[in-house]
Amino acid sequence: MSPPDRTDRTAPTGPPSARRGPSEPPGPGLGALVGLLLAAALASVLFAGHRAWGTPFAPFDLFDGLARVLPGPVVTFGIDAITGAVRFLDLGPTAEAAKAAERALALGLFGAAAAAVGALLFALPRGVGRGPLGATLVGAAVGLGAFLASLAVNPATGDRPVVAGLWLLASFGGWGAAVGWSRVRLAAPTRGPMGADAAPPPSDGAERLDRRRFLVRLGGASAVVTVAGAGVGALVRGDAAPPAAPGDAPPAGWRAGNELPNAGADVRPAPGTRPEYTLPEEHYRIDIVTFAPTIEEADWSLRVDGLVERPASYDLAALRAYEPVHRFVTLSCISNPVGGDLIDTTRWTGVPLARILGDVGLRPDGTHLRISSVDGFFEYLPVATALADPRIMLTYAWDGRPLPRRNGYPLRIFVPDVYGMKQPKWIDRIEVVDQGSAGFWVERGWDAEARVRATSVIDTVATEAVVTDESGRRRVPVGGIAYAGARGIERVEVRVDDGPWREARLRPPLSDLTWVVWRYDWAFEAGEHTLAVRCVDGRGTPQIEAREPVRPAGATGLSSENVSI
Ligand SMILES: Nc1nc2c(c(=O)[nH]1)N[C@H]1C(S)=C(S)[C@@H](COP(=O)(O)O)O[C@H]1N2
Ligand SMILES: [Mo]
Repeated sequence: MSPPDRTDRTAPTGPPSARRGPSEPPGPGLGALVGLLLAAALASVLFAGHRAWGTPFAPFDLFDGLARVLPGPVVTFGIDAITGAVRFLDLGPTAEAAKAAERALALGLFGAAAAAVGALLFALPRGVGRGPLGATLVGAAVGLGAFLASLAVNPATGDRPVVAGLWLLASFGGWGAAVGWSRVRLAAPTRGPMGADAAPPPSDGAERLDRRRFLVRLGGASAVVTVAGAGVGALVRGDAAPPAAPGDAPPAGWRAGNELPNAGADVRPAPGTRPEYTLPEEHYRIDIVTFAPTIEEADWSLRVDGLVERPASYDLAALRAYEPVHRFVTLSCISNPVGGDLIDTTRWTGVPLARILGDVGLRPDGTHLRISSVDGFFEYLPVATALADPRIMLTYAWDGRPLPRRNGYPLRIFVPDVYGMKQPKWIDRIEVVDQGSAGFWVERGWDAEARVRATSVIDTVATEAVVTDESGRRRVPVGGIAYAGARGIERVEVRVDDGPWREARLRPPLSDLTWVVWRYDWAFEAGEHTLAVRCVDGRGTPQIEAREPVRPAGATGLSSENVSI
């Protein structure tokens, strides 16, 4: 039983001017505070549940659901604001910091929403959801909303809807009950809820003190639960755990630590050039989910159906049974600004998509593939492209190991020459259809082709690593990368101040699908200088020098660097 609301029974008996304190009900401001304090405990309990049993972490699922339903421009504005702030404040690798900022934003919004509901519960007129029972029901209703949002964006919720649903109803209901009970307690004139009758009516000041004491205790209790929940969450296995290594033979011979294929090349990267090969752990990450989906190999299969002769399901072992192909690949996000870090190069392993399509037998009316993922992401690919380009591969390994969870475990696709937005991770279905359409980001205003634009970047002007050439001239190594999708790079040129463009030396790339590391040993003059770089792709097309923003089709413009020597 919950304590009764005593407001009326302790109504003032003396002259109104003398004693109005105790009957002054706790207002919406207090409700917001209580809602917020208790939301911290709720979030923490949800977090512990998520880590221990995989139940939904509602603050993130609600946030992801919101991002899915808001109009494209709003979402894009939000992403731009976050990545802009990350770069402006120089918070480190863009992808990592932006994900952290996104999570902070999700938690902040959760707290704000809880404060709003708390305020509402305190402001409701008597009898309508103000007592503990009503508040519990309101909390449970919010939990139902969280459940529906989670169903839409989180595949784990769909796998176990009853557990997830009951858990959210109970935990949000519990939050509501605690808010309702706090309201009763704050309305009561004295401390012990059962001792109120005996106690003399307190003065205004005493009541304020009592309220403050209660709020401090509530905050303390909430903090204890919060810390406990976070502790439990941290102790148990979470989505950061790497996927199990494949049971059968590892997919690849080569992996990091071995010599790169261009190890013997004459052109060495200038000191300070980014690593030519990216470890999977260091690969950038961009996606629409706040927590990467946790997929277990045993629960997963790829369905290939639609306009095919023999619809089929493939588990990982079935895909690994095909003769694997391996390629060094550079992947870039369309949101990567000129000189940005949302671009990386690692070794991809998988099975050519055309092999799978051959096995299921395409029907003549099938013109497009709808490739979709457990997180609700999807893209279309013309059948003709998939059949014509054997480089297009269903990828299950990076650097000879299963894909990291955040980078698409167990399966993602590689499509040459286009930005990452055209290449779904966490794929679970390929449907052959008779019509193409806009993919997830295309629907939200990004370029339909999303073909990689040629770009070149100065990573380093190594003034600390001056070299002396054969003729005794001292030179500063300048270097970086250039990338033009699958077109390759034919030439890179460097300009100092208003001087002529001079050709840089190119290191042979890891493959025809990766960036090229370039180097220019600059016979410098002391003073202040501005260096710029530009490139020409493998088809003889120069990069676009005019500045364009990342949206809608990828950034263009020159990368430049100011130095003083
Ligand atoms: N399922 C799914 N696949 C996805 C995305 C996503 O949000 N969901 N984001 C795409 C985008 S925009 C990019 S840039 C690449 C990034 O891949 P990475 O995170 O492994 O670097 O994944 C692509 N594939
Ligand atoms: Mo992207």
